[in-house]
Amino acid sequence: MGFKQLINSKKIISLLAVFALFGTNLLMAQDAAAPAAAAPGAKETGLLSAGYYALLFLVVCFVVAIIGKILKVYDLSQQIQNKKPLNWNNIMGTLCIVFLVVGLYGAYWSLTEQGSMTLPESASKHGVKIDQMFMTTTILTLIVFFITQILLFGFLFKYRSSEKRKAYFLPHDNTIEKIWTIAPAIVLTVLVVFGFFTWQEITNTTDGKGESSIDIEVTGHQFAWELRYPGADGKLGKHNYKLTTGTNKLGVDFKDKNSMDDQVADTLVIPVNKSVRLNIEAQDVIHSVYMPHFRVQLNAVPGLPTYFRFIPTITTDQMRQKTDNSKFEYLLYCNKICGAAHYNMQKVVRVVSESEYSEWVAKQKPYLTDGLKGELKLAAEKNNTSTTRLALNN
Ligand SMILES: [Cu+2]
Repeated sequence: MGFKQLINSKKIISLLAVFALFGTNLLMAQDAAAPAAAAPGAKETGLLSAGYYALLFLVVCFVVAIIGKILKVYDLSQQIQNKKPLNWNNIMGTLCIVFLVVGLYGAYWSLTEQGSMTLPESASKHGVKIDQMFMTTTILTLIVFFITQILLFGFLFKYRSSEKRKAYFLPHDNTIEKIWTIAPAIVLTVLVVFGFFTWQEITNTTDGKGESSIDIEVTGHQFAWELRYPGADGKLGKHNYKLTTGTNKLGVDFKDKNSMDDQVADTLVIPVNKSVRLNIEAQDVIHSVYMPHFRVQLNAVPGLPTYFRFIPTITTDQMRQKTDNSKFEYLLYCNKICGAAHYNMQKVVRVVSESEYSEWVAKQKPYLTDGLKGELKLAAEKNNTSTTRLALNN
């Protein structure tokens, strides 16, 4: 068999497709099982289940093909005996209804089973509005989904080919075109305008009279978040990327007095019912501050400082009771695939009472460590000597 014949052979192509499908499934299974490999037996289970489903899919395909063949043979034998042949239009029409019922049940199952896996109620003030918007969009799309699917498959069944009926050829109808263009346009405009005003309300916040937000700096780099608190003066000191060193990781500028009492923390602790302003920065690539429980997400872009202001409304302890999970923690993730260890960019967020917050914040380490003080002193001395030398030379 020549090469041309070989690549044209349908059998060979089908076999290759089946092997490719099976191989991809196995590879994906290995990837999915890799993080769980620490647990003994986890890898085998992952591989087994994916291979099992791939085989199950092949078996189902074969069963369907065999049933089709049997029906075809039965049909031919009926024709040879001059008996009434099978009505394939009825079979196809009925299959459309079966597909509709199974598909709608699948959608219902997915909504009820996986619907319970969604996030708990919003733990921030503005999050309630985002949830309302999400709910409205979901309900609207679900209504459209159920109506269109029932119409689509229902019509396929009702108007299946029949000798008693002649097809009506409809080349064009302006009224139909207008209806299906204008109706979605109105619905989408309402949703977009609704979203626009909600976003404006969330971002156009100004500090209330006499009460300002707590400024916290969140800086993303491959692959961690760094947190800087403003210290007793409540003001974050300036920073400059040119000042970044091994000890001065955030490039804090100590010529600014506000920098002197700045603090670092491992956990993002915030007081409940107080406005918090996250000042978002990135040092290398684009990261994204993502706190799903608070419905907060904003990109961290290098060279483009930005911020997000929000008010947490439910403490960690209250959420543990609400979710009936004593180990529940709010989390800060990175929501941009920023490199190989992207999954590692995770920090615990703890919402506490105001008194607990004051107690906690007082215990945090200063940014200006002894090591950094020494480094800054050395740099200052170096500058002084160089100016003296310059003076002598002159
Ligand atoms: Cu990242």
